[in-house]
Amino acid sequence: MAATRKILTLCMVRQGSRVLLGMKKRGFGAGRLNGFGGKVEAGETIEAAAKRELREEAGIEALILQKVGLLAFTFANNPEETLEVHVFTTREFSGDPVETEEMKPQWFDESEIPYALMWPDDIFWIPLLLEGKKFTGSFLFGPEDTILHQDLHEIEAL
Ligand code: 6OG
Repeated sequence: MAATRKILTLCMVRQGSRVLLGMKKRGFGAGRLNGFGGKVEAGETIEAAAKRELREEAGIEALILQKVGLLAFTFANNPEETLEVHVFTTREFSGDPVETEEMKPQWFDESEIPYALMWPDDIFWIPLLLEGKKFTGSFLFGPEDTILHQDLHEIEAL
């Protein structure tokens, strides 16, 4: 089978010392807290997709997005497929977060990020993001989403 690469976005919204996370209500990652994002559609730029997903999932409009990370996820039970996740942050947005069909948004203080309720990779790269660093990484997941291998680097620019 040929290798496939899915391009996805993930946006972490920040305000003061708080970060907005959403409880994913359906689909991939349901039951976990995460930033907001999803698949890039045909003919759409990655940044446009990040803004659209944030609007659709949390009801807020990002005015400026910063590109901060690039993460590659593979799963041992499906090694041919890589999820390429483009990570953004914003502090400039309009609107108040609203619950949508897909996500229930909630603010958390940076010192109280509930990593146990999130994807297991988050505890490694979110601290870099919160420090304003840029990063690339890859994670291989095994049974029950345990991390079998990881490789995370801080970088100067993306
Ligand atoms: P939809 O399939 O609902 O978008 N995503 C991940 N986020 C983290 N933190 N860790 C992972 O480890 C992830 N895999 C995918 C990308 C899925 C959303 O979930 C993110 C998208 O924002 C495996 O369209």
